[in-house]
Amino acid sequence: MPYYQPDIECASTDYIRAIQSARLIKMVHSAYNNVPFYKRKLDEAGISPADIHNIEDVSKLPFTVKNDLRDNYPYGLFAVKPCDLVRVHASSGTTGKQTVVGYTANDIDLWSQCAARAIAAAGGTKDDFIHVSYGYGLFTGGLGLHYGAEKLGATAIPVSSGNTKRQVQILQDFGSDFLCCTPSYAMFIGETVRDMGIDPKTLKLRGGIFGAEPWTDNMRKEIERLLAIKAFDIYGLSEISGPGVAYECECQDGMHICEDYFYPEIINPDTGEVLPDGEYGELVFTCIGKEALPLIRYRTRDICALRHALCSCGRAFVRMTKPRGRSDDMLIIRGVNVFPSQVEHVLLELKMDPNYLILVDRVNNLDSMEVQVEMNSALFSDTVRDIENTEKRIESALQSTLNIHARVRLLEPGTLPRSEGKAKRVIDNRNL
Ligand code: DLL
Repeated sequence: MPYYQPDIECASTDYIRAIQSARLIKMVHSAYNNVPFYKRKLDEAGISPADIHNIEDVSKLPFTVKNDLRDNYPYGLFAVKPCDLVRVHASSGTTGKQTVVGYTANDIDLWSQCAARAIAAAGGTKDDFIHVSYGYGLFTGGLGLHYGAEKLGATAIPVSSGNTKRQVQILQDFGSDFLCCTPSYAMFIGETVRDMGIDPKTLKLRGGIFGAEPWTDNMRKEIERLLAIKAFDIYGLSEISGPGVAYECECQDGMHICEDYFYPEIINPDTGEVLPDGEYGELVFTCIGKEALPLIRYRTRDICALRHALCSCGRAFVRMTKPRGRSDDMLIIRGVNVFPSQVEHVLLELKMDPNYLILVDRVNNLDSMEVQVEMNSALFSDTVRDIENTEKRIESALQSTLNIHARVRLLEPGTLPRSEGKAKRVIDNRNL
């Protein structure tokens, strides 16, 4: 069966709760005793580590937000001495100073286990060659999957991102079995395979592990078609460790969270109230297994829902839905909430390629939204009339999904810049 650690991945909920309780107690003591920021925060909230008896008590604890990491830049939230660290990573985010995260040797081991679980859940084995095209560097994608592949006993091919024709050459020559990169880069690699005249079925590649940005099920189908593979989602964030915080199994009905190390909650982002299973809200994690950066109730800004139910794959680990977007990616246009993923969904429903850019502006105090979309070769047409008709069709589909009018402009295939990492989908010129 496709598990890396079946004993824990398929453990009973009671067993997982017992582990979580023991780890939470230990972690809160460590944070309180070693991180002045947490001592102050808990003191202010009137909570002592002695008040934490089991995992349910997590709700007594205060939240941590990204700005807390920025305010304590670079190492202020670390609970260990520099000599105990073996690595740092950083995440740039879209605004503000980057946040720096640190790992002890045990933290790297724990994170590698999670990434190995993800590769195994996608069907990877120790016989496989894992082609890693996430960026290597401060970003956690490259090294995260790399260590996961090695942990599993598979062979990592550390290609990193960029030089797409060379990526294809390596896929062919090295016999890569799995490709790991962002879904937007997977699309680009798939297009490049096609443009190089290669039949994807001739590649040995059989699976892909794609994440680091939101993507839809329609985009999954497109990537699967272009590369003749089965595509799996993987979720993570550097503050919590990196890729592998959650991963899809063969059932592809949500991503299993490694909840023995990262305890998840969904909250109402406005009130902080914990929401029940199935309700969408902001995902919050408490790192109950990490030594260097023991974050308490860290608000991810990712909007999703949780489901506690045994999966047909045999795992009891709670599942999260694909993040719908981030609360800070959400655009508010003329008062209406718009997520870029909704635009992508509409385009794929209309059999367009998901190569698009959203331009938002404000003229005379009125917001305007334009969606630039590349035509694919099937639609490519020289007649102005055809182009206008297609634009209108997309405009009306967007209107019915988003409830606002967006102007659509079709572009020639290949006009928009391709991304080798996380795609940039929005340019907001409003200076809000
Ligand atoms: O993106 C870690 C990662 C690398 C995950 C490779 C998966 C694969 P950060 O740069 O810190 O870390 O960005 C974290 O990216 O809060 C989400 O908003 C978004 N994100 C990550 N995975 C997914 C996913 C890495 N599968 C932020 N679907 C997170 C949607 C994702 N969004």
